Amino acid sequence: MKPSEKIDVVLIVPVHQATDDQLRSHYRVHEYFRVKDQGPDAQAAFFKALEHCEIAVTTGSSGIKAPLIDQLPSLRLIACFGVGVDGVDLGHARSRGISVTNTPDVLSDEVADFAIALLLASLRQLPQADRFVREGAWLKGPMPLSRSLQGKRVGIVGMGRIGQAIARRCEAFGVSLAYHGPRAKPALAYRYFDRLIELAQWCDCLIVACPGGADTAGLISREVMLALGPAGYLINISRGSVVDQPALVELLQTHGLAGAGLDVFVDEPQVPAALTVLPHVVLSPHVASASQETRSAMGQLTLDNVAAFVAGRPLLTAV
Ligand code: 8YV
Repeated sequence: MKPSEKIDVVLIVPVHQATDDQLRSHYRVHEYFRVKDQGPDAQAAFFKALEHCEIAVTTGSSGIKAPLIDQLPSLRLIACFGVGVDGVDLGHARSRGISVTNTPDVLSDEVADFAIALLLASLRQLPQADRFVREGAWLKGPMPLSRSLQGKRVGIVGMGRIGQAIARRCEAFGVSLAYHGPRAKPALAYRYFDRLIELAQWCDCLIVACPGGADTAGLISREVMLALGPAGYLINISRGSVVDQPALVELLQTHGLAGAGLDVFVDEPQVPAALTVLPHVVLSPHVASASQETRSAMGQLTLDNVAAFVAGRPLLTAV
């Protein structure tokens, strides 16, 4: 197909390279992220050329906000690469009759694996152990003892697809398990706490797996973290916005918490310098779903949703 015959797609932020390649082989891709910091003339020309563009591709966390949606008068589909759609102004998209898709299920096991990896890395101090060997500290004596996962109580905040995948893995470790969410799920055998603060009091390790967005902003408050207590560990593979980050930093600094394993932050890729110097924190750069296999599956689902839209077929995973 000649480029001029291809359907226009506006790419809001960069995505996974193989997905980007596929997108370009089928569609004419216009990169918003390259013009967004340019002057008004360049932006006006960009949007003028996209007056008839019906499709936007973005990530769920960067999303697309109302002012940008309104620069695209013909927009009918926002296809998100990712399960979370907290970056999309959903209310505005709905009011304009724009469909939104995401990539659920294909990443649940991967993200759950990573949550367990962060949990074990935090308790057993895996990055610290690696540094201990590399820096030659072992030659001077043994590494200080870590904490066991055995016999611990694990609380999960958000018992959706990813929360349930984490819970299944926790079962294999023989830990006690309970969860909190907006409502109990009677089909699940796990103990339910309708008050998050009580779950935090009960558990030793709190894993955050709920969606981001306005409904959960600051849910893991200072009060919740105080309830988790000085022997408690916080693991977050959800969104930085769910946790009161300044309070988390302060409690880690003052040993109000024993440790944390964090894949997500409030203002990514910015990570508070105060966190990076704490020895009892394990940090990762929002990579819970970032294996080659899972990113390919997410990309395929994103492309399949776009193809379904173009062909007039039902969307595979509409939000
Ligand atoms: C990705 C995610 O990091 O699926 C999500 O909601 O946060 C991640 O899988 C993101 O979508 C892509 O960069």
